[in-house]
Amino acid sequence: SKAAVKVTVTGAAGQIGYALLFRIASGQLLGPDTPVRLSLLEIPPALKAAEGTAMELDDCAFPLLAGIDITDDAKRAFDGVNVALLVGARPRTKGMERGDLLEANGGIFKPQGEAINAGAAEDVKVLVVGNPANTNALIARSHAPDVPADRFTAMTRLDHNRALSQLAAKLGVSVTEISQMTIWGNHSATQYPDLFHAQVGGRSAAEAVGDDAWLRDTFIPTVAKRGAAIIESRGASSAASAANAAVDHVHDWVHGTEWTSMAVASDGSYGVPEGIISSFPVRCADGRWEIVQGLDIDEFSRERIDASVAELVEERDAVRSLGLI
Ligand code: NAX
Repeated sequence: SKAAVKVTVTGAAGQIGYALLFRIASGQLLGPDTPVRLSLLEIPPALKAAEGTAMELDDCAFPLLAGIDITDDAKRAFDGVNVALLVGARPRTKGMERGDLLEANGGIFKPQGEAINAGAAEDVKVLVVGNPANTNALIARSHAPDVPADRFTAMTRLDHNRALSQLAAKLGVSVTEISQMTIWGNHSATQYPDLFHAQVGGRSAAEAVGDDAWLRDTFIPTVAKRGAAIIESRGASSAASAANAAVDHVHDWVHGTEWTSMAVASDGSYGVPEGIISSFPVRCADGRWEIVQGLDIDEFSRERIDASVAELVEERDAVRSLGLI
């Protein structure tokens, strides 16, 4: 039988962790033939809750679950890790300045990057979910110089899936009829969900919609502000849908896809400054991603991509001046 893959989840006792761990252990992340060993990284006050979740995982008797380790030691959690899901982060609390937020997250993602650098498996793949996800991924990556830069990614798949769902509802089609959806830029309110390259029934989604005002004034803000709408309605932030998106992201990275959205290290494509972690259209094969090349970017899209990228550049400069990268 196949060797177990080590999957480390940080923030394992949080609400995304609770929705995510059972899906990993049931085989939805890596497929029905791949056993997984789970490593749960938490801070000391949450270790007991993580133990409770581990008891429930045991109680599912998942055939693919080869073991569970729970720790507050990043070195141990990331030793031999194949897939690292960095979910735990410091949320912005009332009155917190952006610099404080970035600094608090630097205190989390710097040691985690170092621990990944020290102990991860050769084939390690890292997905950062914890916000600000793109910049947290940049911090972790900059402390893991021995790991290829393309292994550090951040999650915009939830935004991507939200865009698919909103568009499908508008057109009265199934999400399976939509291809080439793209989220560009930052996982934040400046993100740009692109309907000009998305395809429905052999033409661009923008054309199929045929309603520029809807695209500009309804679709884009609905996707970009969906997280806030969920909080407003549910009284808590997106959890099951975020876990689902994390599963989709890693699944497609490992198993391949013709087209999805991932925040990855820019190589300068589409004028996005090299090195920042920005969302692009990507294709995955053989466990690697590549940015889809050769798309024409019109003026409407250019403006929005540039605005979101400018925000990422600001975040990078801020963490640089704080000495976090
Ligand atoms: P919770 O507050 O429920 O859980 C976070 C967990 O992380 C807590 O159990 C906490 O103890 C743990 N933690 C804190 N510091 C840690 C450290 N240094 N090492 C290990 N664990 C640590 O948050 P939850 O709702 O699960 O959300 C987690 C993160 O995902 C947040 O940053 C959130 O903003 C982000 N999100 C990102 C999304 C995306 O699309 N990229 C969407 C959903 C979500 O908002």
